[in-house]
Amino acid sequence: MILGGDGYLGWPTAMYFSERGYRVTVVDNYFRRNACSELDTGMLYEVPSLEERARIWHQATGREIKVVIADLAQPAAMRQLFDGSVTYDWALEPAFSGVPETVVHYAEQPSAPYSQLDFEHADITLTNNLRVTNNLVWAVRDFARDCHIIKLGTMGEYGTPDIDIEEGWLDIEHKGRQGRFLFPRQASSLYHTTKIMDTDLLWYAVRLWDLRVTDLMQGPVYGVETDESLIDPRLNTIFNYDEIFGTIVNRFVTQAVAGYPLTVYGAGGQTRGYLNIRDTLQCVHKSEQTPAQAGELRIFNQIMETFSVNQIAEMTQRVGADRGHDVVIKPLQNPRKEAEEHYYNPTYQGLIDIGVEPHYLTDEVMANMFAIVESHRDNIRREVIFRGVKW
Ligand code: USQ
Repeated sequence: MILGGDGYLGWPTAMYFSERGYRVTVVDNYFRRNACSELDTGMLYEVPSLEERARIWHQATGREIKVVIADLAQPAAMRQLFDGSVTYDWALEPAFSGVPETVVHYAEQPSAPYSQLDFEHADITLTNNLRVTNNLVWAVRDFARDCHIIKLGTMGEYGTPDIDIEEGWLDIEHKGRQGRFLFPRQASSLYHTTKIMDTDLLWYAVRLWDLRVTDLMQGPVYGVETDESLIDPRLNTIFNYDEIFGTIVNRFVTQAVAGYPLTVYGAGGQTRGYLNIRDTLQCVHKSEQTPAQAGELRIFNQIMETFSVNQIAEMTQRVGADRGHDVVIKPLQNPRKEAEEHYYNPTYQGLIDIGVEPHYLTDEVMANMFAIVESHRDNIRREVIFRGVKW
């Protein structure tokens, strides 16, 4: 069961599992689409509704992805997914398909700038993200104790400390005694802070009720294509390039195609761990295949390589130039409160150890992203690229 199945990662994940023979249900309340309309953000192309995508997927592959449209911040909406009372909004076979063996939890407000817009959006982020996670752990406790929860966290939970970042846990020696604790966390947006609080909720549920949980500390994702989206262009995932929902690589490629100077924030030394959308799917799948034990909170750092903002800008400029774009880099005063030059040395071995094979951001991979964005260049709206949401 995939919570947040309409999002940038949710829909590609649903197809990935379905294609591999899993019985998949997706749940979403169209939060992302509604927020994009409310804030008048840009999407590179229209995507069909979730019910329509499920229909297209069935026509193309013969496979079924069941759809539930529901707001999981409401306890009853979450509990119906486990107690047999759910009604599907699209399904070939409408009978309850049983309690899920695995839940992938993406059902959160995912944008740092959205969470920093003003009090109203901070409040939506906090209440939505924490309530969905709390509703989930209680539903699993009450109806499906053996269910494996795979939760999407973020590398931003750790911030940019001046020490090496471990995978979730830190062994501490203090006054001659030793203990293992969650790695210190210090986020730099309200969105990232809700992910820290989610991890605390999960850890509590694991300690009290022996739930099995994998918490994935993911970095910024880039890309569009997956093997399943290639089946039909209408199956492509949502692609945002605006300041609120677009992430940096997708934004820079779009800016280059639009002839908009690349929006490097501040000194551009901000370093993060990145991954291709294909690798998100692999990571979640491998996590499903080797589940956490009962009573285990397993944490993986879900990144494949690190780059600074300046390195991504230079790569975009180089690849863009090869394709005939005149790409200008124009540093802006940083609207965010974050370190612009810092130490960054995270560990990211756990997912490789369970079989993930990384795709790296090469010039060729970025050129492929350019080709996709170029084919939709007429849809790019320059005015949504930067509006300066301040921290
Ligand atoms: N940045 C620029 N220019 C831009 C956009 C971003 O310089 O036009 C910089 C930001 O200041 C930041 C870095 O690039 O230092 C990454 O920013 P981003 O907007 O790509 O990503 P972020 O806000 O950190 O959030 C994204 C996803 C979020 C996920 C997170 C992983 O939206 O869901 O949790 O990446 S991480 O960054 O590791 O916390």
